[in-house]
Amino acid sequence: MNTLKTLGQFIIEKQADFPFAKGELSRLLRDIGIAAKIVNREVNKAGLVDILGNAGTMNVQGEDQKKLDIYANEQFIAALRTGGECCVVASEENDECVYIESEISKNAKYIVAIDPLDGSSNIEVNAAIGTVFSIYRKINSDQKPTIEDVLQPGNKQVAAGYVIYGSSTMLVYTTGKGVNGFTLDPSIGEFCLSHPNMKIPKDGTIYSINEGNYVHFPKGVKDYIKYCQVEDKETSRPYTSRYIGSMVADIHRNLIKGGIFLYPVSSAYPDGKLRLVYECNPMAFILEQAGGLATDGYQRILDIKPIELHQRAAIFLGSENMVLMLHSFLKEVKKVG
Ligand code: P6P
Repeated sequence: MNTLKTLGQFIIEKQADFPFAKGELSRLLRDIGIAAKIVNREVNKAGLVDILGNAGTMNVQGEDQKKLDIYANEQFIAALRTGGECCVVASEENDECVYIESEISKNAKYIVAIDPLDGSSNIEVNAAIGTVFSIYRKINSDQKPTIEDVLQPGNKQVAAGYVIYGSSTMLVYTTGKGVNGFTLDPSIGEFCLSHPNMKIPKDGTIYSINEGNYVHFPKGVKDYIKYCQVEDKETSRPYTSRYIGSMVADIHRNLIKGGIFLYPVSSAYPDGKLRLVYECNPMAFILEQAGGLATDGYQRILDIKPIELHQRAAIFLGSENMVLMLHSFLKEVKKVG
């Protein structure tokens, strides 16, 4: 019996979760899935065509833009523009929001915040990279969208997801009723349900942090890292250190196996490195929906009110008991700088 369930079939099936849904969110998720397949095609052959390497431009982060960064950004914005369900796109690759004011989008009520290709410094070394996205509803449905529609706290997200372009390509998303993972079957060009109802183990033995920055970390983070490294058979320590340097890949692994991902403040990044709106919030929503925790060391990531589009945040997220143990070391943490 064919038990294959495609992303499209699943989205329609789950539409019943939203009694007043008229299919707009379903169509929006479909549009993102289509763009992800197009980006996947280019990511998979980056080494073969002249799309690898730097585009010679810089993004708002002051980071060299890889050609794939720009390509991915264009594909997702194009898919959202033509899909007609999105009225604003906030992208890591664009200084300002992209307001979509076409005829087809005149009644669009969704906001999409996206990092089209996160971890792009890993492209030329063929390590896993990812796309991260957040979806919000426009605050005032009868008014034109403004930046305030984009700067909503993460607890207002209606959906969030990521695509990981790794040994296989997966799309993982939540609409607030659990987390489901879909693996791309290239032979039919469809994302197929492969990881239903994903839950992160309450405990884990993997910690993910760039220990090269150790000397710059707050004391509480240093103390937690030392805790992870002390031998204690009862608590399966020392833990395993795993760090790919690609947030989507590091967090996806921890979601599957259990673990904690940490990107604290440091002297190099006094507010943290990762972006609140289109990196921390979507990953925090997904991890909480999978039974994990996500904080900035003081509060839930999802409760932080963004002030500006590209603001950064410290982030600690993963297995509930590991995040709680970390917090027991953070009581005396002071913000760096
Ligand atoms: P570092 C990739 O550039 C990224 O934005 C995230 O994907 C990743 O978790 C982090 O930065 C890695 O930063 O300072 O450890 O190289």
